[in-house]
Amino acid sequence: MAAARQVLVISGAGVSAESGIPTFRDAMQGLWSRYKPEDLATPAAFARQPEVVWQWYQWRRRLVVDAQPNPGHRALAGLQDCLPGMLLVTQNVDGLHQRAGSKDVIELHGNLFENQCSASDCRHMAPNTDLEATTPPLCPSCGALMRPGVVWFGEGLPEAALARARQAASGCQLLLSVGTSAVVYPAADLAWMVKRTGAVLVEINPETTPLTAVADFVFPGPAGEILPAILRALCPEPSDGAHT
Ligand code: BJW
Repeated sequence: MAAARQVLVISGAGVSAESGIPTFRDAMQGLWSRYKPEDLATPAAFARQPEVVWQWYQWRRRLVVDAQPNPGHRALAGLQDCLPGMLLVTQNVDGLHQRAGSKDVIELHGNLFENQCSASDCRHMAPNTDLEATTPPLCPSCGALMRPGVVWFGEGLPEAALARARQAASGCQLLLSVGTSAVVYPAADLAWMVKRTGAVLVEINPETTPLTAVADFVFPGPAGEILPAILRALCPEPSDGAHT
């Protein structure tokens, strides 16, 4: 990593697991245990049951607001400070990388704290301001239901974000895949693109994924332990003691 001019990091829900945010494929808790996330994160689910989908996102938003970035998030922010060619692409919608100090984070799947008009000919965006509302607000522009500003299954990713991530994947010398099951496309394709260019692929994940067998280095442990260890190995301790 120290030798690589361009390092691309792609992060997933596992990085936020140690902040107490359930990963996407974790069993749902409490009231939500009878649902599967894959069945709620779709435009069809929102069209069928907008209040159920809305309340699931409101519950997740409250979890994130009460959570704090963990040592894994902070180590990625520290790495970016000492590796000038590092770019962070995330599938996470929770904003915890930004709260930990990461800059210029590319969000492939949108952001939990934005709302977007559900009408395909409007798509007005607005920040979500009320964490307690049990029904989706109406679009101030066209009156249709607002929905969370995230990317659901079957929807295209934000074009500019995906284009930047693909460009970075085609030019990097090393890709670090951390805390992702690497099964959701097109995000998962970035690692395979990098593999095809002959660049180095590194994975951090306590479980195996489709990438594990082809990765050049695998750290089979939690991001909150491995990333700070990588930071300590690569980057001199700043005077403010930020590594700890
Ligand atoms: C730890 C840890 C610790 C635990 N430390 N690690 C090609 C092939 C097959 C299918 C497709 C394909 N191309 C497209 C598809 C269809 C589909 C898809 O990929 N399906 C697969 C599931 C089969 N993709 C899409 O539909 C995408 N859209 C699309 O392609 O549209 C085409 C189109 C183009 C143009 C116009 C119109 C259409 C959209 C995908 C959107 C994904 N959205 C979600 C929801 C976001 C909102 C929300 O959060 O509610 O994004 S789904 C969900 O998965 C979420 C995540 O960002 C994403 C990835 O999950 P992630 O982050 O990997 O989490 P987990 O839970 O899966 O894994 C956690 C990992 O952490 C585990 O491995 C743990 O072991 C690990 N872990 N603790 C480190 N402490």
